[in-house]
Amino acid sequence: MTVLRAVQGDITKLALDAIVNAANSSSLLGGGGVDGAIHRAAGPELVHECRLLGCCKTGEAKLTKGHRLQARFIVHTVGPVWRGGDHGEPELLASCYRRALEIAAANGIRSIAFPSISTGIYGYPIERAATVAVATVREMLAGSGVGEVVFCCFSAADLAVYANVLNAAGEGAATG
Ligand code: AR6
Repeated sequence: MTVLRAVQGDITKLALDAIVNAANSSSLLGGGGVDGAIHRAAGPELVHECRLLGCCKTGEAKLTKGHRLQARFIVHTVGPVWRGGDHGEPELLASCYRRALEIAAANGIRSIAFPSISTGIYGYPIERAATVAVATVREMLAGSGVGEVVFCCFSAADLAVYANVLNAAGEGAATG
């Protein structure tokens, strides 16, 4: 059985097998938001590894080591920029969660935390994004081997949204 839960906090501090980064499509070399925080916490070895990977298309994902993080791995994925909702944004966002979990399952990752992909600099409305995130993760989990999925919210307001969506979907939502 897989546990889905939402917490408030800094994703770089989580001691899970993997954390997910909301990266940029033109390079995986770091940026603002959660991407910048992950690069700062993981250290310069992460940039070196990302250079070798090249870029990552929107909706795709790539794996690196966690370097100085407690998490052993980082799954870098690139969410869509919000352009009103009828430019394929929900499908691309769902693809981020799907591809990240496929990569996790293929690499024996049992626990993973997602930030709220695309809802910062990329402007995706949080309620819509949380609905896509929870629905996609629930669809994917059967038989994946991933036992724990954490939605790591930076703000209390985002946590409230995720808690509502998880409760509506019949899942437990923990805070902390
Ligand atoms: N822990 C958890 N969540 C965080 C953290 C953190 N340490 N820091 C920020 N967030 P964003 P995007 C939240 O903007 O919208 C970068 O420059 C934040 O509050 O990081 O996908 C990339 O290089 C928000 O809820 O990602 C790309 O160019 C969520 O993480 C671009 O931003 C996502 O916000 C990607 O934009």
